[in-house]
Amino acid sequence: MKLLVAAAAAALIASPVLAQAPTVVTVKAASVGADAGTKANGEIKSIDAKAGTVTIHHSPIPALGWPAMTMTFKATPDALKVAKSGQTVSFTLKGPENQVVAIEPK
Ligand SMILES: [Cu+2]
Repeated sequence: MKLLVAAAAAALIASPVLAQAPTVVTVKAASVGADAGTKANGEIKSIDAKAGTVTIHHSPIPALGWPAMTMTFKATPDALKVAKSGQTVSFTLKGPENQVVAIEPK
């Protein structure tokens, strides 16, 4: 009897997983694309660790329709850690607020 219950439970568990598998794959692929972010280049002008922001003079960013300009971005703690004033960098923007999520010195 226990064996039968176990087999039934296994079947119940297995079938929804199989049915959902293609959906999960599709969602993952879509979110990876959306999460890739926008790459840009610029020079770091200043860092405000308290406010969690970095001011960058960036080159034009065609993906966002932006000309070259100096602006202040919110930045993740990891990105702020890498940032140094006066540094020429490539950086990655992500999300609706164009947060700086990565900074790479050049
Ligand atoms: Cu800008």
